[in-house]
Amino acid sequence: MRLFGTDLVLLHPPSVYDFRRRRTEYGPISDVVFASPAYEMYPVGLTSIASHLENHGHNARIVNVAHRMVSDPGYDAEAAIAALSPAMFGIDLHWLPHAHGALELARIAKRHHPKTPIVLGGLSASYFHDELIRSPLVDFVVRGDSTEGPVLELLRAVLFGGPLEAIPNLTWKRQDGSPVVNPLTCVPRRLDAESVPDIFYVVRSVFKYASLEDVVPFTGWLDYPITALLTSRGCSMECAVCGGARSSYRAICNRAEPAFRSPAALAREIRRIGRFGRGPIFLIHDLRQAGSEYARELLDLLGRRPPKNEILLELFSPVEDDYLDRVGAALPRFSLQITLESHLERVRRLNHRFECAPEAIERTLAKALAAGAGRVDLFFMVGLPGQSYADAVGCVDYCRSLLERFRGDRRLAFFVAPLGPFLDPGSAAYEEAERYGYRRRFRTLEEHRQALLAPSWKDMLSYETAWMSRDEIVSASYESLRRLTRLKAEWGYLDDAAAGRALARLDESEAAVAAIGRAEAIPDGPEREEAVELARHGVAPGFQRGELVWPLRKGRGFAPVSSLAWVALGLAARELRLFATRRLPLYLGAAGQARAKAGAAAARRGGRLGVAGGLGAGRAGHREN
Ligand code: B12
Ligand code: SF4
Repeated sequence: MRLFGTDLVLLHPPSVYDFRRRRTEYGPISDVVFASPAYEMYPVGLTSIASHLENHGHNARIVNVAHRMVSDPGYDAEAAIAALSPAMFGIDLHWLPHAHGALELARIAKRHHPKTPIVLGGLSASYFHDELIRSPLVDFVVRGDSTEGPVLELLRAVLFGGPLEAIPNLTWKRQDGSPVVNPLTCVPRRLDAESVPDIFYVVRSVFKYASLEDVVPFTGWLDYPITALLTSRGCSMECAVCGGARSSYRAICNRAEPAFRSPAALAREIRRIGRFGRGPIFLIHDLRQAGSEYARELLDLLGRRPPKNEILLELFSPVEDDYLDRVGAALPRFSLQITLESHLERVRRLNHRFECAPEAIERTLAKALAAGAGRVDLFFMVGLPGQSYADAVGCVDYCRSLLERFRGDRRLAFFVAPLGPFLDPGSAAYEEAERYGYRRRFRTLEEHRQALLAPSWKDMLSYETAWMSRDEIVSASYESLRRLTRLKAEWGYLDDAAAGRALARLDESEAAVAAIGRAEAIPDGPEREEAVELARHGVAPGFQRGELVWPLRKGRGFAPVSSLAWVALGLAARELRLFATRRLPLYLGAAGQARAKAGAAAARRGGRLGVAGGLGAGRAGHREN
């Protein structure tokens, strides 16, 4: 361990490593998130892992390789990884669409640092841990939704030695390659030990590791610094197509109940963020999940000193009581995210989401608008259980009826996207595919990884349903997007020029998918390869992205300089304190141990000095807590 060295580097991969040279037709698969199809947003938990390690005296750094590759065409990811020299690499495989990028980064790290262990983690890594650990590219998988503690234990075992058997949530392999799955017992019942994300770790690390670009969560964030705060780990709902549902967390993370962040901690964090950022703050998961008392307490706390930032809240079910009035009273600026998925009650019931009559939804919208919501976003999805082509594109007629009912209230915003590219592993639709009417095309991680290399999103789609073939899912997605774009133009949400550009790109993208399909029908051989290459188009994605953003107050993303200076001073003081009270003692302890080991070895070898390094040697040594 070196005093100023980095102990852990956490790499965030792009979805597909070499996406920059592939011209893949991604269509609308990342259309309702801020990231591009490279999925350059890293999991919020990387910041809490890094922060936890730093609080215990380690140097832990995040490198968002995906963002660097998206934002700078000249960025050489391999050279950047080769130049790093941590004691351990961590790579997230939280979202399954990173299956290719995550393993490619592992390959690069192994090529340049063959002795440095590599740990993977995240929901998908947890699900596929058994397959991953058999890969020569992966040394460890830390499973579960709360890995801060286990990663610290693992890092210390790597640095100082110690029994791997004792580390909770760890999947590892013995010298002979045989996998060992330790019990998944680190499942905290509350979410108060960590800030997720730990925004202040991010700000500190910008100065400490002298790189802003490495920790930017997604391309464009500096102009639009939105933050998201987890209100819980795990979810209480059972949406059939979600790999983060209650039963999915039970199976993947051994979590029976969500762990909630206390209202006091959330309110504190919202205020702290407000001291430096003016962007919206998205509170992930419906506050009412933890009960109406929880939501009331948080709103009371916020209402005492109302935040300046726009607060984005989710609704998992209709609101029949005065919840939204209380939200409106406490928060001067708030917006709502409602993921209905379908306008049809029948489909919603099959998906176990908003299992209510249409009137309940309309009452909720009316209450939201009356309570002063700045915007109410409604999301629809293509590819649901029980959903035919007509059902899917029919969501646009429903949007029209809402515009008529609410007299074109501009605060209503509509979005539609396909369920894709993959069915979430661990979701009911994936695990009980037949029952939910899904035909799964891929089962293993390797099959999903291979699918990501396909030239179009239609080929990547991991499923079809009893109601729609893949062709129909693709065409229903484009058609509903086209109809929605026209509706928005008709009601003045989009000007004609913007709508025209979006429609042209939709047509171009759909035509490219069809052309790739025709080329793929040619029998295998060079002619087919050439035709597929020619058909590849790579139409710029983001058909609705511009409408996802909430306007910044006074157009400003960050707080005034005086406020930022205070934040910076506070963080610098914290960094110095951590160095003196945590890093130095840890380093001096490690140096002492190394000297003792060297002395003993020298004595044994009759005077020849030799301190063995690396994981194997470390394991034999003493483990620090
Ligand atoms: C919030 C959220 C988002 C946010 C992202 C927030 C963020 N930056 O993390 C937004 C809205 C942007 C988003 C986008 C997407 N999401 Co999402 N999202 C969620 C949601 C609702 C909550 C996630 C959560 O609670 N995380 C908290 C915990 C679990 O993770 P964490 O704290 O970040 O990390 C901990 C562990 O995962 C682990 N870990 C993570 N990384 C690593 C790395 C290492 C080395 C180690 C050791 C450990 C480790 O340790 C961390 C700390 O303890 C879940 C549903 C759910 N209830 O889980 C879906 C979910 C995770 N998302 C999902 C999907 C599919 C996506 C998209 C791909 C959708 C799409 N097609 O566009 C995109 C990907 C965007 C990107 N990467 O650029 C699926 C994932 C299924 C799967 N296994 O692949 C889920 C399960 C459900 C869903 N369909 O929405 N999502
Ligand atoms: S989709 Fe449903 S189950 Fe998944 S996180 Fe959202 S509310 Fe929970």
